[in-house]
Amino acid sequence: MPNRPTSDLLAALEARLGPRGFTRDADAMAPWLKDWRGRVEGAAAALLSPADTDEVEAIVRLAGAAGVAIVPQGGNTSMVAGATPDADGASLLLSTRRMRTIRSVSSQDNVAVAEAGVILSDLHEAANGIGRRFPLSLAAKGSATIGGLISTNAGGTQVLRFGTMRALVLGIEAVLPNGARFDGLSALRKDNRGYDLRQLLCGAEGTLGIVTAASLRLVPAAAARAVAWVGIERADDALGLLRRLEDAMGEAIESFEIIPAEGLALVLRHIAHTRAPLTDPHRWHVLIEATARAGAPSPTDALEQALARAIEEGHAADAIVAASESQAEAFWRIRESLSEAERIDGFAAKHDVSVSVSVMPWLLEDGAAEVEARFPGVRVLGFGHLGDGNVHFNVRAPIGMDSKAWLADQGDDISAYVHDLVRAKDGSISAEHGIGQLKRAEFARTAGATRLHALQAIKQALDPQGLFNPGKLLP
Ligand code: FAD
Ligand code: 2HG
Ligand code: ZN
Repeated sequence: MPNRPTSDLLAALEARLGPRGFTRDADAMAPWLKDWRGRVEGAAAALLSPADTDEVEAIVRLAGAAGVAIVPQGGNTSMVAGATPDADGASLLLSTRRMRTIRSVSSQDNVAVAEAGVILSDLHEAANGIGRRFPLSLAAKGSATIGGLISTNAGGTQVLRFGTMRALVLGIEAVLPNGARFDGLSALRKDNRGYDLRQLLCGAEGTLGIVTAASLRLVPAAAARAVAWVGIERADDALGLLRRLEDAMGEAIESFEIIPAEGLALVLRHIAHTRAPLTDPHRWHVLIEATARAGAPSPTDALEQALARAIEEGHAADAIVAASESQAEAFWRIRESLSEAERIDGFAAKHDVSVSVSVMPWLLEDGAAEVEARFPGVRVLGFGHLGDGNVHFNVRAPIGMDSKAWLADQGDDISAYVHDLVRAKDGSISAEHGIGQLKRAEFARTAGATRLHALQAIKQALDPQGLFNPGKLLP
């Protein structure tokens, strides 16, 4: 068990970090002690905001010597309450908010070196500024940080083409639980010096090290993009459509996101200035983005032709390709507002699951029907990254019920049922959001002895006192 910080430790931290880097003020700490979905509220002995890696090292050394726990936090957009400390208030909350320097961007190497607290949209802008782009995006891009994205191995809407964060991290600088700095920033394409610590830290959820900076892969900027909104009647058609489009356009297809009619309705109901892209109602909608490099043929023509063929062949009912950048943005705004609209609507039992892409239609239609039959009245909202086999299979409360009380009462049973459905298809109970604290019990139940033993052995070797993000990920 970690210790509570003594007044001596707090005084030493305050002296080292100064007033900008240390606070115990309840109002200043409050927004960072609750998770984004509002499900968990924690407490902390102090909020530490180091300015640089030296200060992170100093914090880890002082806390380590005192046996006090540290919870790393970036943008606090975790979907699994991964950055929310326990309610006992014994931990130090370490925010990377002041570590926002982009140390370099190179069009020669196609690499950006960014500190952990750099916000994703700031990195996008910096890459664009040199004619490159960082090809990972998600709705929380205005808050999520590089350190958080690495530590959750985030996915998002371009995984189909560019992979998850793991595929984009070329090097890492981190402070390990013993207070030592791991200086692995050099962005070597080849490096076989044994176990890959960089990859170990990707998806470690702050339990093995505090990421302080990373070297990140950039790709050439897209010269043009085409964004389409497609109406379909069966989830199966979406898979047929994806494969048709890939046959026709190959890697130009970057995003392929599925949205059910109820998801669109939720956004239109709760998010201002949104309207349905197509006139007729459809059971499912797909948002597609295709891009082209400079000198390549227009992705708009290719996408329009491919969609026209898909409609002829019966894989789609209707489609519209955005006629302007602002229309493309409006389509994306609908997709990116789904979580917010769902949050406004009430609590849901959220599941971020993955199965083989070919199993997705089954999960979205038959799997959802099974859950709705087993728990009468509930409403499954399945949306997300169809091309990656990753669906956000969120189960909403029966109409008219207090969703918070319903979730407290039924949430665990529903989650176990959903996860077992997915496991029966060899799927995963966490595709891109991680385990955090909300999925810890389900992870312990389903992970299997071999996986758990290996993870616990790694944790024990690097963090024998259990001081880095206790209460998350591991049982
Ligand atoms: P936090 O929430 O602050 O922390 C997340 C985890 O990382 C915690 O365990 C924390 O302890 C750890 N951590 C943070 N910084 C560090 C560090 N420097 N060193 C070590 N550990 C650290 N996720 C997806 O994958 N795909 C999506 O499409 C997606 N869409 C989202 C949409 C919305 C509206 C929201 C609110 C969230 C979405 N997420 C998505 C989830 C979330 O944005 C990601 O998990 C993101 O990576 C979290 O980044 P963050 O900076 O907010 O991290
Ligand atoms: C997305 O794809 C995010 O929009 C959030 O991963 C999913 O809110 C969710 O369940
Ligand atoms: Zn997602």
